[in-house]
Amino acid sequence: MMQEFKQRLTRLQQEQHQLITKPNEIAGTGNGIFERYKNPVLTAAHTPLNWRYDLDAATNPYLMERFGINAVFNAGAIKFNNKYLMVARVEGADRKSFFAVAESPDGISNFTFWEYPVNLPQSTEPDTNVYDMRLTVHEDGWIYGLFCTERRDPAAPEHDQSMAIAACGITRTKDMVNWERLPDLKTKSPQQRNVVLHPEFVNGRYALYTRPQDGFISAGTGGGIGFGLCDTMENAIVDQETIIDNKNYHTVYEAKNGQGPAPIKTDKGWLHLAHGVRNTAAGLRYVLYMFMTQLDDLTKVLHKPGGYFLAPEGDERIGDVSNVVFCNGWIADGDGTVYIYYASSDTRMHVATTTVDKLIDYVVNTPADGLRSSASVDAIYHIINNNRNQHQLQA
Ligand code: M1P
Repeated sequence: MMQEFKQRLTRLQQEQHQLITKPNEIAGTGNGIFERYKNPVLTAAHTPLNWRYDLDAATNPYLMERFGINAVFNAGAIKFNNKYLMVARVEGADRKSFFAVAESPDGISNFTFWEYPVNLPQSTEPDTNVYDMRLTVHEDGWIYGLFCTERRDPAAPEHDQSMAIAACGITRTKDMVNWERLPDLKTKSPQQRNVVLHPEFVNGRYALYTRPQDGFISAGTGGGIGFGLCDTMENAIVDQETIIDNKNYHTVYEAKNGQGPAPIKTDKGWLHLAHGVRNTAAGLRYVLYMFMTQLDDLTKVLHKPGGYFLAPEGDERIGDVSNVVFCNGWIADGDGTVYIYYASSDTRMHVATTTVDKLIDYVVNTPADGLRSSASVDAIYHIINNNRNQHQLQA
C-alpha cells in the first residue's frame, strides 16, 4: 500500500511540475491588436496538491482528493514586487469560490499559487460566496480589492433555493497578504456586480464604476456601466449613479454589460475593457469590448469601437458556463506592454498581450458600431475605397 501511495504521489507531483513549468508561446498570426497564447495560464490543476490532498499515508492510504477544485477563473491582476500576480477566483467542487494569489516571473507562464489562499475577513453579514476581484492601486496608498459578495435573498420563499443578492464587497491591503475588510458598498440598486474603483480621486472623492441590476441574473432596468462618487471607502455610499455606457439593441452588449478591470490612463484618455452579454438560443454569450473616456470627465465616452475586442475561440468556448470570456484583471507594464488576463467559460485563465499604443490605435481607429447592417457595409466600403486610392497612388 505504501509503495502505491508513493508512486501515485510522485506521479501527481511530476504532472503538476510539468504543467506549471511548461513554456507558453504566441498562438497564430492574430489580428494585429493582441496576441493570444497556446496554453491557459492558470487552471484547477495548478492549485497546490497540499490544498487538495491529505498527504499522510496513514490517514489517506489511497491518496484520494479530499477537497476538489472545480475551476480557476476571473482573476484580478497587479504587478507587485516585480512579479505578475493574479488574484484568482478559485471555485471548489462545492461551488463556493474564494480568492488565491498566483505569481509569475514573466506574466505569461509559470504561474504558481502562494502557499495559502487569501484569508478574507468577514463583514457583519457573512458572505455565502465571493468572486471576481478587481484590484486598484489607489492614489490614497492602498491596494483595494472590490469583489462580488453573494448571500441568499432573505425574501426568498423556502421552495426557492437560488434567489440571491449580489453586492460589492470591499477589502484592502498593502502587502497582498493581510487584507482589511471594509463595509460593503451601498447604492440605490437592489443588486450590484462588477463594481470597480477608479485609481485616482475625482474632486477629492473616490470614483466607482458600478453595474446596477434588478435581479441576480437579469439586469432588468439596470445593466449599463454606471459611475458614482463617494466620500470614503470606509463606509462607501454612492448616492447617484450615472450610466456612462449603456446596453444597446442588437449589439454585443444587448442584455447587459460590466466594467472589467480598473481603466488604464493614457495621454489620450482612459482605456476601458468591459464585457458585453447577449442572449442566444444556446444561452448567454459573453465577449469583451473596449472604450475610452475623457481624462478630465470620466463620464464622457470619447471612442468606442463597434463589436467585440475578444470573443471565445476554440477550446475557450467550452467549460462550466460555455461561450463566455470575462476579464477583471490586466497589467500595464512600464515598457508599455499590456497583459490581459481573461477567463474562458468560467473554467480557466488565459493571457493575451498587446501594448498601450496598439490599444489606443484600436480604440481610436476602429469604426464605431453603426447599429444597422447598411452602416456595416458603408464602413467596409470606406476601407475598400481607401485601399483602392492608396493602390492607385502607388501605381
Ligand atoms: O457566467 C458568466 C459571468 O456571469 C456573471 O457576470 P455578470 O454579472 O456580468 O452577468 C458573473 O457571475 C461572472 O462571475 C461570470 O463569469
